[in-house]
Amino acid sequence: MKALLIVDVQNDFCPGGALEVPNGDTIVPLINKLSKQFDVIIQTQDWHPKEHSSFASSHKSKAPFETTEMPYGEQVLWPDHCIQGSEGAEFHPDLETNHSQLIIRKGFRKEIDSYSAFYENDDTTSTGLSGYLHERNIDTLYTVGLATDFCVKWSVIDGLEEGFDIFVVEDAVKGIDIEGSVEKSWQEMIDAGAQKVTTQKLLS
Ligand code: VGL
Ligand code: ZN
Repeated sequence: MKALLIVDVQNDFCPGGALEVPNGDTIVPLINKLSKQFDVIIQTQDWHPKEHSSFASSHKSKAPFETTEMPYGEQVLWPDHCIQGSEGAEFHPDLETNHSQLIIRKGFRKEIDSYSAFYENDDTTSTGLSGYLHERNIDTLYTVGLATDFCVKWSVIDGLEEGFDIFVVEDAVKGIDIEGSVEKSWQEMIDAGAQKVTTQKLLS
């Protein structure tokens, strides 16, 4: 059984948002078309409390996109984004969400960031998604959304490690791209066992 996993298609990751992904909104019509082909649709929602530890503003003399050392390892620092209850944390207004059956919120613990739909950035704290998928006999995920080089990549790599078959819809993901990170992420996903597919292929 397969499911569509829609990662973080939220206002703050779209043009005009706090952590905008270039052309992030252009994938929305593609995702809406793809959604019609799936019986199970799962979304993730980046969902941070104010003063989250991943925000540069929470650290003295740090600017967005610099890194810091967290107890769990190196962490990129971000502009404040996807604050719980804010408009920036809402899904893009054109994204069809009525048929989503599960919304996984992540990054809600102040001390740990969470890119992946499966595990927080400490690589230990589970979101519960694996268990949900197993209970519903879902073994294959088609992944779309934002951002290719962070939340999509880590969701894909963790999902593969958890034993799921993972396809990444290459025209329905967009990245932030810090110093070539999108290209590097594709390599990492492919090396981990992800398969690339296009919207057109899935619709035909
Ligand atoms: C994301 C950075 C910080 C993402 C979320 O959705 O890729 N990136 N929070
Ligand atoms: Zn975030």
